[in-house]
Amino acid sequence: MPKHLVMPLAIFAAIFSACGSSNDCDADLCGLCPADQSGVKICSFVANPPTDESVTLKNYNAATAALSGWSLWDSDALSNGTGQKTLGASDSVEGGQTLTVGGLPFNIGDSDETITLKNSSGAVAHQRSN
Ligand SMILES: [Ca+2]
Ligand SMILES: [Ca+2]
Repeated sequence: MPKHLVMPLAIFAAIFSACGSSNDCDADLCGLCPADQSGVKICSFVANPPTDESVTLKNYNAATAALSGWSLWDSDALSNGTGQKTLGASDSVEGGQTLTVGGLPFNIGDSDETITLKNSSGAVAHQRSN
């Protein structure tokens, strides 16, 4: 192999073997690539059993994040534009910590589901699928 191809291929392989499209890079880091480890992201979600459905958020920043007005959407809610879980004034997550949100108004599908986290401005902060 030409030498000038070795480094790009090695980097490519490292990125895709470590992070790819899967959610299981490193459970402690919520499976996110280092470049994505900032702000508040979806760490994981529980799709089954139905009674335990929840979404766990992780704050990668050092400062506490106030989550008032942030919202969680499943695929149906996102396409319908309604049916989301909106977080309130009491919802916040300390720097480096996680927050598990239950009592969801939607059902998390056991497969082919995408959970979307929007910030208080309504912009998509993160999405995660199973
Ligand atoms: Ca489910
Ligand atoms: Ca659903």
